[in-house]
Amino acid sequence: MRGGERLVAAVRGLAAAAVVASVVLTAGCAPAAEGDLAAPDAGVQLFQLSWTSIADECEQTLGPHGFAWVLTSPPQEHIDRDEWWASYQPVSYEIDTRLGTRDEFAEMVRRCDDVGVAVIADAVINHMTGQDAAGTGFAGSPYQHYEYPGLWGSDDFHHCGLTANDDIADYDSREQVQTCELVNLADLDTSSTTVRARIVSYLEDLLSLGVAGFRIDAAKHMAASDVEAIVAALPEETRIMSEVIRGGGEPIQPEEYTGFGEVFEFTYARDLGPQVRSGSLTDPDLSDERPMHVADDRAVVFIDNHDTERGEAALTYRDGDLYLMANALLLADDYGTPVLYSGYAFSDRDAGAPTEADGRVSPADCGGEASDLASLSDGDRTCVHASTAIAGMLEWRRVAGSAPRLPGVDGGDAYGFEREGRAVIAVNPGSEEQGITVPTSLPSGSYCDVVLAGPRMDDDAGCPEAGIVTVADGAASFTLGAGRTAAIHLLARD
Ligand code: AAO
Repeated sequence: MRGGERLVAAVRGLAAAAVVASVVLTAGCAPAAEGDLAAPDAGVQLFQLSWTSIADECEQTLGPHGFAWVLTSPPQEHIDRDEWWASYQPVSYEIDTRLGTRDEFAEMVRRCDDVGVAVIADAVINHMTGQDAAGTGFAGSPYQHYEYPGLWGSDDFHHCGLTANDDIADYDSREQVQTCELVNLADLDTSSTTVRARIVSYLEDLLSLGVAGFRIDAAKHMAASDVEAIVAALPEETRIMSEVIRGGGEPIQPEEYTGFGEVFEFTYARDLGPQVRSGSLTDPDLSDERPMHVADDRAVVFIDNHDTERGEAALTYRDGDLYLMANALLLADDYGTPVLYSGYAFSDRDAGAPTEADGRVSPADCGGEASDLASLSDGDRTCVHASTAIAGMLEWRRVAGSAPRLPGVDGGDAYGFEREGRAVIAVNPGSEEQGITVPTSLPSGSYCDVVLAGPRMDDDAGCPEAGIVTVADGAASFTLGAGRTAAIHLLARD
């Protein structure tokens, strides 16, 4: 996080802390000094959700639940096709897409900012379209593969000449990955100063609309020095998150991109997902620098994203309770900045979100609640970000703050750990009810499970019977049904 971002986050954190402290006090729970709550830091990717719908989610859910930022789908004009991935084929840098107009984008940023949620835009700057035939973009701009009138001509693109069709064939070749075409997408020559300047002016335009930063799509396919030069031209506080998928044995590694921002650490989900699925959880290496992971303050971590949920390995909404469990464990960890993912159900990998007659994505409203993940039809939003469990875990995370994650314990299939003196989580990925006792330095007493009951700051009614967890003699005792997650924290005492 850069300096300005840290300041904004700290101010927001104080405001949120003040709200939590006062509500917790009126609910008769243990008092907390303002400084006892960390600033919100978690984000959520709202995939293929329209700008107006994102603004609604900011007000109804993201702000109240304590998300710090939202990652949008790409905001620039794209090819006019139905698949979701049309968004990743830019035709121009006009802010006019099937997700909404420029005015709607600006209004979204304003409404989200007003409730303390920063907007991170997905910046597709590595390439333009992958279409071989000439066409017209969503907003009416004409284009050809290497011709974008008024913007780019053939000389602005790489023509790598290293493979038969100029497409990347070998990820072990740095030169191919960074100068050939990713799945036929016309690859901008980002070593060129004029290309960089035009990209910078696009990003500056988005900053002028109030965005806080960018996901740099396909960053691996641009030399780190090219991305760095572009980032260096932006205001210092601009938040940068580079997408550099860690590939086993590949020469280009995420660490090359950490000097000027954060990176998405793909290893995190690859480690945790299979453990949750197999029901056999163990501690990661809890040393300061986790092996095969970028440094803590550079890592953006997640359980799935729009690419991995379409792959074979990731835990996704289809995994129901286990998916929520993995996301709870993500939020409970003391490594990296977590980003949740909220998309829509699909059976066809390419299927776009439902649209209106004019081609714009239909409004979608979570109504403040997550969907029942077990009964979604294609196109239904998962609304994971709106779940009670996630809301409770976001509060848990702020209470845990900077307290270190302590070594975990097993109890049969169950597993749990403490964030020292602040909060405890326990999960049961097994298929039968399981008891587990987690050592803790939390004061003895009766606590409320925030996964079941939600944030205590919203709860004036006391804890439901099933959510009461007892801490006595330095241990928290949980009884967990199959697939259940439970979590208690210092400020959620019954
Ligand atoms: C579409 C069509 C194509 C057509 C093209 C042009 O599907 O058939 O040729 O249009 O008309 C998205 C869609 C694409 C779509 C594209 C453009 O996913 O299907 O193409 O829009 O509309 C690589 C990149 C990474 C990229 C990922 C998809 O490095 O940057 O491929 N992600 C981003 C976006 C993504 C988007 C684009 C980029 C393009 O998030 O949504 O594409 O803007 C290895 C490498 C990775 C590589 C993958 C996939 O990963 O390491 O760098 O990602 O392979 O090729 C294990 C390994 C790991 C491996 C992974 C593969 O985990 O450890 O190394 O498996 O799953």
